[in-house]
Amino acid sequence: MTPIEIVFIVCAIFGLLVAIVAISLACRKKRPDSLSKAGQNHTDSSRPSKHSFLFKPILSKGVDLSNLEDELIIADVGVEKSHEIVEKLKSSLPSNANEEEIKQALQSYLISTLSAVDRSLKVQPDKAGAIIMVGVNGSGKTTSAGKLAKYFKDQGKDVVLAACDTFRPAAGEQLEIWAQKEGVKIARGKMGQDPASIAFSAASQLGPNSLLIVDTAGRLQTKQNLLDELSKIRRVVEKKVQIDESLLVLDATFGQNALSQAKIFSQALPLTGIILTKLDGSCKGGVVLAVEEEFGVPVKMVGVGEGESDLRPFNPEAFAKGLTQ
Ligand SMILES: Nc1nc2c(ncn2[C@@H]2O[C@H](COP(=O)(O)OP(=O)(O)OP(=O)(O)O)[C@@H](O)[C@H]2O)c(=O)[nH]1
Ligand SMILES: [Mg+2]
Repeated sequence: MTPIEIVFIVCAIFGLLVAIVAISLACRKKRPDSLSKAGQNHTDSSRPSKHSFLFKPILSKGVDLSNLEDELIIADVGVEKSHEIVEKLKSSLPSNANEEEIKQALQSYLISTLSAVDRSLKVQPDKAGAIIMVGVNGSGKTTSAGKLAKYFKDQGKDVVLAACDTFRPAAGEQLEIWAQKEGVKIARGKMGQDPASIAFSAASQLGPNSLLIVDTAGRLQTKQNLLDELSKIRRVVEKKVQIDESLLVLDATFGQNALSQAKIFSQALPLTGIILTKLDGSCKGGVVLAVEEEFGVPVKMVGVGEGESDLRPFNPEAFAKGLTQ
């Protein structure tokens, strides 16, 4: 072999090695990127999100029993609930408990208290029923109604959506798009029409396995108008079919102030559960605890994105672990 041939072979081997290293580096970089996008792109409705909870853990480094209450309040847990939790933990932990012990104790406490509550949606499998969605404007009522349509259609229910927000232009179209997408029926009226008449007519035509999901307005001219309208919808639907659930839809990113605004809805109808939306957003997860404390009804479902599959039954264990990891 001539020296030129040897140099040529060495260069070729070196080039090959550089190419292999470059390709493997590129692959390594690409994998985590594409995974995290799949988990976070909740606007792609065809692809269910991978992560249920994207909020930050509530405890920062260096937490101890003396600053735990402040940490919980900052994490949107609410003043009373934070105090209650700290008192509970203090009774079971040594006063010099370290960060890890506090995290573990908090996690166990959350799992045991949150799991003790019945969070199932009380929809009867072989009987007609109705779900009424209420909540302030923009909280996610229409989107959640669409997601619930898929959820219950997949369980074999004959779902009918009722477009009872006749106040906001385009509200009916928004629900119509969901109805088409999920292949379910929709009852619609005209802009400004009495929403109770739409709900009543839809409730009158249900089959034995039907589930009527009533989307309502989040805002009217006055709060009293809103209360009267929602009460009337409830009364007329009840004449025809059992109301299985009256769900308050709350935006988890709103924070504590929004909770008092939403209180009005419990005056219009007896709430049976909460759908907490936008838990994929920039909320602090502690709001789940504050919301349950404030309304006295359980969080039954959580919204973790805008897609049709981004509505999940609330899982206390996953939540507690996400919050305290
Ligand atoms: N990221 C995220 N966005 C959501 C979620 N739920 C709803 N949204 C978005 O929030 C916005 C408002 O949702 P809507 O369903 O229109 O809210 P609404 O309560 O019906 O509002 P009004 O009809 O004005 O009372 C929309 O852009 C939805 O796509 C969720 O769980 N996560
Ligand atoms: Mg709406």
